[in-house]
Amino acid sequence: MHSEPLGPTTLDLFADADQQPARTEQLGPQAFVLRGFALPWVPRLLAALEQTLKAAPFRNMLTPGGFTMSVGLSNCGALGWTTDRSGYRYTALDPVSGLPWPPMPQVFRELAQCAASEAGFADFAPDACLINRYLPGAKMSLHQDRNEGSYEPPIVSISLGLPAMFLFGGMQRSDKSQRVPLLHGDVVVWGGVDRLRYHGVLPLKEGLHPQLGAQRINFTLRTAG
Ligand SMILES: O=C(O)CCC(=O)C(=O)O
Repeated sequence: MHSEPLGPTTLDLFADADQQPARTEQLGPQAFVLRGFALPWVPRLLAALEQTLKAAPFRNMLTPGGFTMSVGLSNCGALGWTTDRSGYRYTALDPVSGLPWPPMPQVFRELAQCAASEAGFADFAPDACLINRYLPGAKMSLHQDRNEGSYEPPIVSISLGLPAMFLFGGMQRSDKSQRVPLLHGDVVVWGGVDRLRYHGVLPLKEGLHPQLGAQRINFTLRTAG
């Protein structure tokens, strides 16, 4: 586990193919942003994403309160996070196709395990990967991730495409949030004492990413079962 004090820290890592130094920023005692950590994996991530979305395309789900989420969602792995009028939950089957969610590509698992380990969480074994697609204007309100069977494993969240403003709050919705700009290739890992921190994403700004166009893709990997 990391035991550095709070505040941005810089590690001398070279995580991307162009040998740009990756930086680790600390958001909490057990919460980190690994800048550029996913960059070497991007070609494999995008190829696997394309295959996954053929089996389980993005859809805009309904919240229990009857609102349509602005973020398009899909899943891969043994369990997928869903929401409808009857609540938030994980399911083994995609409610649209009635089939199991597509398997979690090895590259997702590998990257998530490396990132978790870099942040001090050894042996991360995700069984669920929520895939979020933000088009300009889409946002995610402050929430806690509480539908998992255990809060012991961390959460690993990978950003690709357009930049977004991530909000990382406290244990109460009303706590002040840190504003954390997330760029293509950044990975956020939080767990332990920070596992239940409120978090969200401000409305995505218009833009054109050279590889992904006018969208942001986020992979959120968790151990759900
Ligand atoms: O898109 C993000 O960076 C965060 C996604 C998120 O908070 C979630 O899926 O629970």
